[in-house]
Amino acid sequence: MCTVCGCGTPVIAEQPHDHDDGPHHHSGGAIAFGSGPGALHAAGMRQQRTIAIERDILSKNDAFAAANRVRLREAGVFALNLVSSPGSGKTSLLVRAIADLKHLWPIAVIEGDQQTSRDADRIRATGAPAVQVNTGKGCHLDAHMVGHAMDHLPLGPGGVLFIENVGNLVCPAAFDLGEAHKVVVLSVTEGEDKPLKYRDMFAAADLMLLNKSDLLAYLEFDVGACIEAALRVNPGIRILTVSARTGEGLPDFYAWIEQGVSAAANVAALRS
Ligand SMILES: Nc1nc2c(ncn2[C@@H]2O[C@H](COP(=O)(O)OP(=O)(O)OP(=O)(O)O)[C@@H](O)[C@H]2O)c(=O)[nH]1
Ligand SMILES: [Mg+2]
Repeated sequence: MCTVCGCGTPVIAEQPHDHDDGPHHHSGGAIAFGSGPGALHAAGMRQQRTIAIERDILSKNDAFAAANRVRLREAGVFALNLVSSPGSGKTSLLVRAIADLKHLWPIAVIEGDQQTSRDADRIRATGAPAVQVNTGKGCHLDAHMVGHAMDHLPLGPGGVLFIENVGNLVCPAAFDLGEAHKVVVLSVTEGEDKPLKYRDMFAAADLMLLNKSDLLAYLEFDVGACIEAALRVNPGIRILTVSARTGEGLPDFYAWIEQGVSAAANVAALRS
C-alpha cells in the first residue's frame, strides 16, 4: 500500500512483521504513532522500511515533477495546485475564477478525483479545456499523472494551468506536481483548528483561501484564530478570505495570480 499516507493505494506488497514499531510515546494524552523518524505508522512494517519505500516513491515523483516544471517554465505557463479536504469549494472557486479571468489569459484545468468526470464537466461548461484524472483508490494526484494530463491540454505562453487535486487534506501535501504554488482551500465550515491538525498541507502551501465567507454569519468560526493557526504552522503563508458564492476577496486572489502569470511569461520570453 501507499506508505506515504497509509491510504491503501497498492504500491508494494509487504508481509506483516512480528516486530513492527508501535506507538513511541504518549503526547498530551494521545497515543502517538507518528513520532518515529518516518512520522507515520504502517502496521507490520518497521519505520526504516517504511521510510525507504516512501523515499523511493517520492524521489520518482520528484523526477516527474521536475520534468513538468521545466515543461511549464518553457511554455510560460503559471501552474497552481489546489488542495483541500473534499467539498471546501475548489471547483466552485475555479468555475468563478475562469468566468472572471478567461478573457485575460488562456486557462486550462486538470481535475483530480477518485471517480467521475463531474468536476471536469463543470469546468468545461465555462468554456475552458479540462482533463479529468481518476485516481481510483489513490488519494492524491502524482506528477506522472499530471504529465500525462498536460499532453492533452493547450499550454500557451501567458497561460494558467489550474490543477485541482483529490479532496484530501493529508496525502497531496507530500506530492510535488511541478506547480509554481500549492494553494490550500479551507472552508469556514471545517473549523478554525484545521491548520494545526493537518500541518503538512498548510506548511506546503504558499496561499490559503479561506472560503465560504458568506456563511460566517451562521457559524461560530473564529477567523482570527484560524489565521493565527495557519501562520503558526507557516509564517510565510498568504491568507485571503473569499467566497466563491459572492465573489468576496476574489479580486485579491486574481491580483496574486496576475503576478505569477507575468513572472512565468517573462521567464519564458527571456529564454526564447
Ligand atoms: N455558501 C457557499 N457554498 C459554497 C462556496 N463554495 C462552494 N460552495 C458549495 O460547497 C459545495 C462543494 O463545492 P465544490 O466546489 O464541489 O467543492 P470541491 O472542493 O471542489 O469538492 P471536491 O472536488 O469533491 O473535493 C457545493 O455545494 C458548493 O456549492 C461558497 O463560497 N459559499
Ligand atoms: Mg471539486
